[in-house]
Order: sequence, then C-alpha cells, then structure tokens
Amino acid sequence: MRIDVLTLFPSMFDTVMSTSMMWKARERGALDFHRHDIREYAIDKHRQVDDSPYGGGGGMILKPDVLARAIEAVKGKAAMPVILLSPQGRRLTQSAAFELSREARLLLVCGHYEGVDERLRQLLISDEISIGDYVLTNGELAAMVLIDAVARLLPGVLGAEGAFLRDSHADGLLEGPHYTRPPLFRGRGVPAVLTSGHHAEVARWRRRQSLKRTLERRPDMLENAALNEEDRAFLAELSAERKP
Ligand code: 4G3
Repeated sequence: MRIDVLTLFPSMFDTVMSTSMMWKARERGALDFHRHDIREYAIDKHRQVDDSPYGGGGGMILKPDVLARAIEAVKGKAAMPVILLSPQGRRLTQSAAFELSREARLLLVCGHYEGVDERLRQLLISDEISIGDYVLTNGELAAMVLIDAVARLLPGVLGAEGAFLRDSHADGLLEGPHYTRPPLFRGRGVPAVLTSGHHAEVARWRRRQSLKRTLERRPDMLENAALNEEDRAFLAELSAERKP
C-alpha cells in the first residue's frame, strides 16, 4: 500500500513513521509512505495557506486553491480515496481500518484551525473520517492513528501470521486478561487453566473471559458480535447471576 499525507507539519510524522512496526512495514515493502508540505503549494508571496471565514467569527480556514493544487499534484491521474481527518467524519473502527487496508493507495489530508473550505470538501474529498468524538488542534495525530491501525493489518507486517485476528475488536469482542511470569505477583496467582496444558480448555476460558469483559464494559458491542449458541448461553448465565 502507498500512503500519501498532506500536512502543514511534515516533521510530526518522523518519529511515528520510524518506530519498529512502521519501519518493518516499510522495509518489507508492505507500506510506501510519503509526506507533503501543504505550504509548498501556496504560490503567493506570503505562502498563505489559510484565511479568515466569510461571515466573520474568527478561526482560520484552509484555502481551497492551495489544498486543491496539493491534492491534484499528489494524485496525478491515479484514483484513490482522498480522506480528510475531521471531527465531522464517520468513525474509524477496526472494521473501517480493515476495509482501508485493502486499498492500493490512500491520500490523507490533515486539516487545521476550523477546518477546510466547504467547496474543497465537496469537490476533492471522497471520505471524511474521525478517530473519535473529541477535537484536536490538527489532523496530523488523527492521520497517524489511522496509518497505525491500517499498517499493522497489511500482509506481512505483524510477525505471526494473522496475529491481528486475536486483537480486541477483531471479532467484535474485547480481549480478556493476559498473564506472564512470575507465577505469583504480590500474592496474586495465575488462573490454573492457563498452566494446565489443555489447549481446548484454555481456548474456552479465553472465549468466556472475552464475553464477560465485553458484557461488563461494552455491552453495546454484543449486538454486532459473531456469537454462537454456546456464547449466548454463557452470556445468559452471566446476566442471570448479575440480576438475581
Ligand atoms: C478538519 C480530526 C480538521 C476540521 C481532526 C478540525 C479531531 C479529529 C480539524 C476540523 C481534528 C478527529 C483538525 N480534530 N476526531 N482537528 O479525528 O473542524
């Protein structure tokens, strides 16, 4: 996959894009990353990238002519989703990240201030995505969150084959608890099933812990999770225990 990002702060991407997972993804040829400074597409003598809003009221809006020049220069004749990171976008979820990971190219646009000119949005943005219901100073952090969530799903990026299939959210459930050495930590042991060597029992315990945690913390997720008869019976049991 190739990812291009249009940004006013290109250097913000340097540390994140050279961490171990990103470095592996790029070294293995799974991810080709390019950043572009929006200011290089401002051609007036002050290199102005933003302007005050019509109608007044403060804040600054990214100029549509500058952003259009940047988007068109990077896209060339190729077709690809042009994604604006903004609080008004559809939510980035694990399944949205999975869908994006199947694209050959992505062009990410990092907005600032009060956002971008509406005509630019209508004419040149194909998709608007939000990483969550909060406002950030700029879209760069949101773009990096999206890149991370997508890059780790690219074939060959995570060491173990399909390791991400065990992630929280991968099957619509939260992950249960994990344990490692030592066997006794500050008086607390490890569930016996995990050291029993019974693989089927371990799998069943993990599934149940996952269901229990999802019911306790994110019951909303159970509506869309892929549940079998045994899962439903276990959840019914838990609910009965909780409201006797
Ligand atoms: C565009 C993304 C960009 C319009 C960006 C603000 C939060 C998110 C910006 C706008 C952002 C998010 C820059 N804040 N939740 N700020 O993904 O109103």
